[in-house]
Amino acid sequence: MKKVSPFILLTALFLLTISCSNEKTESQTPEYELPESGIEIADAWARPGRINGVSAIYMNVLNGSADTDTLISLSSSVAGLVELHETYELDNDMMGMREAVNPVFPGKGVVSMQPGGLHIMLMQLNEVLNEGDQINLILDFALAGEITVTAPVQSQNEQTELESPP
Ligand SMILES: [Cu+2]
Repeated sequence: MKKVSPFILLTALFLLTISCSNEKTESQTPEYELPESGIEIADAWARPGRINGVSAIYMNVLNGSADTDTLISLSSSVAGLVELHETYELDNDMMGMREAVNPVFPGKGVVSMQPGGLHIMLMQLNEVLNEGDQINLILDFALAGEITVTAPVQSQNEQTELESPP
């Protein structure tokens, strides 16, 4: 039985992030008002995806508590496997992605998940994700507890337009 080549998988994942991979996402993060306590999620959105394919969810995680929080688990009813991924540069100017190990969410801080950076990867999709759909995601934080997010499915271009300055 043939194994799926890691290179092919990497290429597929790369295609997901290529469009914004050269932009510095940190500087694009808008200012957010932090919640008085706990964690709130702002501006979540997801990419379209196919059955058995992959998608990614982006958002800003606002930690209003004074304490650094960590993520215990992620789940969604639309995906068999959900992981927090980070994007990194490969030797040849390409971008790869890998599971982010021990990500932290600093107290009184914002962690931005954007194309070309940190993102939540949905794998083994069990339904088609079309533009206009709403999908759910449950983030379980060590301190803030379970937070359920509803993310609209939208295309990359639409989001880019939304984020561009007028
Ligand atoms: Cu990924």
